Amino acid sequence: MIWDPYYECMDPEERTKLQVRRLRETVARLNVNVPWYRDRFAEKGIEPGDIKSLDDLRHLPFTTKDDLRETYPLGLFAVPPEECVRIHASSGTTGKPIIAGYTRDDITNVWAETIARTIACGGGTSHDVLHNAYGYGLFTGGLGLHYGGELMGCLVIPASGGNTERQLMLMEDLGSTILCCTPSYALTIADVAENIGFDLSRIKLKSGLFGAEPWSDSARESIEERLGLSAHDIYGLTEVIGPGVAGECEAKAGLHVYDDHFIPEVIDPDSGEPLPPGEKGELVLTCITKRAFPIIRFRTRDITRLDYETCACGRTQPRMERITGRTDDMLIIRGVNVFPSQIEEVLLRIEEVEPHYQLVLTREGHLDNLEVQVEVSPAMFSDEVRKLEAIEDRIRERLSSALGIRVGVKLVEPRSIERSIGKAKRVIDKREEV
Ligand code: DLL
Repeated sequence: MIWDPYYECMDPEERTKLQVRRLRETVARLNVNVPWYRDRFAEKGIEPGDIKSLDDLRHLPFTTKDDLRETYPLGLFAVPPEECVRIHASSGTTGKPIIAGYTRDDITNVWAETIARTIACGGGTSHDVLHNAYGYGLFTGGLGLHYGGELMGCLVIPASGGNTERQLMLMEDLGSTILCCTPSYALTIADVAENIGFDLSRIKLKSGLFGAEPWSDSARESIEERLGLSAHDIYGLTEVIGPGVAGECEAKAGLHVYDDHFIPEVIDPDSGEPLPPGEKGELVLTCITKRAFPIIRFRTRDITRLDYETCACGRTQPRMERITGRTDDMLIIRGVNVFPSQIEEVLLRIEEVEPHYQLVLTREGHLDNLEVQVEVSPAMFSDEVRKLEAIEDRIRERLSSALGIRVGVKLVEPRSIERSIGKAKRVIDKREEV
């Protein structure tokens, strides 16, 4: 089923006209309501009326995570906070998160709609029981899928993450047909079922909507085979809306970008110049329908390419290839975005350690583990084990609260972490592809 054939199968030329109209309107609104954007437009000598074609998008300024940090918390909101009904957040590069705001219209007419499209792309209908194991809270996964599922008319089970045995029980007892979670958690569900002797033929999942972290074709095969479902990739990010930016249909030949709401571009990450269709580069997204927080040319740092051919499913919206990497050092650990700079910020405030550290990533089963190895200062090194353990505990606690995930901490001897001449090698990734 196609949720909204009018927009999803629109004649591309018609859609371009719609995009230009919406873009011009958004730029005009930002020019009036957001001083930060007004200044950027002025610097580039752009008036909203100058936007006459999609090509003019390239004249607009980029927005980056750093810009969001500088305007924290609500500096890029285009409406007063009292017009918002919801806040979500995601990690920034340092201590402060990125805050996204939504009006009621953003939630019901943009987000829930694009999620309903995503669910339909994944084979869902109003008859489905949607088991939502994305985390509920500031993370956009839980509530994002939730409202779209309800709009579609699914029976939504707001399971959130954790307690896998209970998730299995609920899926069996409530007859869940669609599973929503990170791909690594889907594999964990399969592992737990195997370990406790839970026969997976007792649940009748038919499809899964998996995203929030990179995954591979072999992970897809494994999930499909073990859970007996059709696995679909879904993509999104907090700064743009959350999940619901793009989703994979039954053709599984890329993710349809809902470009009547979010205009995608692929640029050369070094020069910032747009690349021709089909070339691989950094994805940049512009929101043209949101009211509260419509971001312009957001540098996602995600690497992909776009395909504008009409898909076998009939949808005309462009498809993005699965994300194949990032242009920055952001890590995704158990579905949570983590920047090495956040860790460094915490470590620098701890007197007893040196600013020399390494992040070691390993995988246990299908879950990621992060160990922070940090050099203890020479003065502390001779201290008793008990004292060193207390320092480790303190660092562990501070890191867990700053990052929102549990991490291991290991103090190592002074000067034992290799010094580099160029860029420090902070991350040792021993994980294999999911
Ligand atoms: O991860 C939103 C989301 C929730 C997407 C549930 C899909 C399902 P953030 O926490 O802001 O938002 O993280 C966004 O996660 O820039 C990508 O690097 C990565 N990411 C998201 N989806 C995928 C995917 C949510 N399907 C960041 N494949 C993005 C690879 C993904 N990476």
